[in-house]
Amino acid sequence: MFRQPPQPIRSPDISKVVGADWHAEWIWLPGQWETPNLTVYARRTFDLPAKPIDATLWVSADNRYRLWVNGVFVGEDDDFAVAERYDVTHLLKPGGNLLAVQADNVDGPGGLLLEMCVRLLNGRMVQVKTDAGWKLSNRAPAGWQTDAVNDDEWLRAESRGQPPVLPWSMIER
Ligand SMILES: [Ca+2]
Repeated sequence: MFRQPPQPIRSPDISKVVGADWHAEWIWLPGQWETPNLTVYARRTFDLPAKPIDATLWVSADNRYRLWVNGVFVGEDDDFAVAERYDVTHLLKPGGNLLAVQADNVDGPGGLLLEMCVRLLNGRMVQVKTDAGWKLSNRAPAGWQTDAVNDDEWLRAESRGQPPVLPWSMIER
């Protein structure tokens, strides 16, 4: 009896592999790009005007990140050259939402890169990405990953622009 041949493997999308199609920007705590052993807490609140039916998020950090969506831990990684992809559809809701990322720089430059595409029930697409609209701090109280904590006093992120940009160059996803 012959075994079934394996399913063909789809060719990778080269535009994604070379990392040239990011809309997100590398961000960090202002003036602290080269500070070693620094932990940065990053938050972004946003509204969804309708029920999300599909949400894909890519994230990478130099040197490592831990990600929460609406207070729920999603994942972590420490290879900045390759972004991870998460399906976060079930964690989002109509109305206010919160992304929270702890990013740790060990040595050399520090940076955080995140991009999320949300498709809503009404057909609209919403993109949430790292840019100067994020709020950052080098210290955070317990519960900072939730909307119980106020980030009014946190600093606006400093941006180094979209990949590919030095010193990180291409970021695969
Ligand atoms: Ca680093």
